[in-house]
Amino acid sequence: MNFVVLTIFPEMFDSFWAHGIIRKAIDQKKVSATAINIRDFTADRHQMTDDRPFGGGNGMVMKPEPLVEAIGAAKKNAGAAKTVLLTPQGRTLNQKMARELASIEELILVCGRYEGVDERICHEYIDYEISIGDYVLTGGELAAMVIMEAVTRMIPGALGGQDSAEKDSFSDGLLEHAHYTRPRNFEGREVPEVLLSGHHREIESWRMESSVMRTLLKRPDLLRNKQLNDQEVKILEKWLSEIEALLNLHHREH
Ligand code: 4GX
Repeated sequence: MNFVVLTIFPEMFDSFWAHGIIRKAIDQKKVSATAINIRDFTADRHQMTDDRPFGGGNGMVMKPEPLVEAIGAAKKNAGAAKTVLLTPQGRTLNQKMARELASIEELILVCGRYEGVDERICHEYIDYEISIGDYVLTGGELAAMVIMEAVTRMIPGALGGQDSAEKDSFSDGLLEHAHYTRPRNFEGREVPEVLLSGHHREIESWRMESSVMRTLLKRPDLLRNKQLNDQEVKILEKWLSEIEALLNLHHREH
């Protein structure tokens, strides 16, 4: 995967690329990452990347010419590259999109500032418009980092543990099970007994139950959109009958 970021703040990416799994993926040459300064593609004496909006109003708009020149420069090395504009108007990023983006050879991430980019670049020069969520950022740079992080994790071998990407939240449509480490008693709260038992099959089924029930309680929308398997149905039925038993008791006493 080659990431090329187009930005007026290329230095923002230095420390991001120098840490964690993205640093490792770059060191292992699974990923390359470069930032291109859009300002280097301006033609005027003041190197202006923005201009006043036609029709008037507050704020500035990114000029199309420097952006198009910068995209052209980014495509010099990889003609088959896909361009991504980070914008609140885009499709909201999810794990499936991250997995799909990971199969692309080169991604050119276009970071807008100000009120946005001139509309006319979207038609010819942008392949995907992506949002990282419904909130307002000041520029596309943090959104580009989020995309690079989520995509890099999906590149085979980029994570330490062979199967950790697969086991993580969302990969099977469920939230992660609860996690515990030492001490066994923390502020009066004990680690669930089964996790200390060494019974691997029991631990595995406890974790599956933890995943399903946490998803039901914290993110029921995820369960609704998921094709449940036999094991998941069994867990939900078990809890349903527990709840029914409680209600039967209650009704008999009142
Ligand atoms: N998920 N922003 C982009 C400027 C802008 C506006 C329109 C292009 C078109 C955001 C988000 C986000 C704020 C980044 C506006 N550029 N990006 N910026 N949420 O809020 O991706």
